[in-house]
Amino acid sequence: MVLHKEEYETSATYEEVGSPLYSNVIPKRHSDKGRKASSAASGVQRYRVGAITLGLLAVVQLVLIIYLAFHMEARNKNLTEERDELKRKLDVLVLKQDSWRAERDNLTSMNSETEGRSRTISLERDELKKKLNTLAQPGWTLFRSRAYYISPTKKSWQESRAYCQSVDADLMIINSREEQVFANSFKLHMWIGLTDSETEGTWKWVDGSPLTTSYWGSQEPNGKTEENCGEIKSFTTERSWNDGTCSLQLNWICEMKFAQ
Ligand code: MAN
Ligand code: CA
Repeated sequence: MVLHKEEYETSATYEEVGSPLYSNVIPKRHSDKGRKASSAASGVQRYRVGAITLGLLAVVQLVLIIYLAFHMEARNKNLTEERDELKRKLDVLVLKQDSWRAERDNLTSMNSETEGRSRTISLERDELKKKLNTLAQPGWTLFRSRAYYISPTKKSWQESRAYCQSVDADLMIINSREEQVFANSFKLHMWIGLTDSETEGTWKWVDGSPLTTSYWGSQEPNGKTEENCGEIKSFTTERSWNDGTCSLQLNWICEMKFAQ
């Protein structure tokens, strides 16, 4: 950069007044008064330049601050929107999770219900298979959706009952006139599922039900505590029942049910 003589002089004079370095170099052409005025004007100019520069810097700073403020606000707005969007998505996911949990619990309980039902069905099927095998044995007869077994041998009332129970049946319960006529038709002296062993004089069927309609023979029951088991004895009359001694060896009749 090339400085004009005056500029060179001015700058040197302004900055280095009284400097021993410049006192010999700079020619003192101007008067003191002129030099002072010129120096003041130059100072003001420099001051202005500095002030303008500072002002410009302040403006630039302000613009930057405003720009950053806007930028930050926009960024914050975006982040807020993003956060809200994520919150909404999270809410949707939580709702979905709840409904999936409910669905899963529902399926689990349905599954255990189905398993329970299939276990029951399988048990019922096995029971029916067993009953079907029993029915294929001699001595069994079907009557009104039930199966009956007339024993070829003789046993006590208790042993007769145990036999019936061993084949998923029990001693015969007579609760209709048709059944009474059917039982008599075998014309056999045999045990039926009737007893007053528990309470003397209170006759009950083997399923625990009380005796309502009875077919006692004439003068029966008469055995008091000696005769606590029911039998078909006088089968030539409809009123064929007798109370007999439970330990007596007699034939017996079992009854098998297929549905409750
Ligand atoms: C026998 C037994 C009794 C019954 C009488 C009826 O003694 O069977 O249970 O009562 O006969 O005569
Ligand atoms: Ca009797």
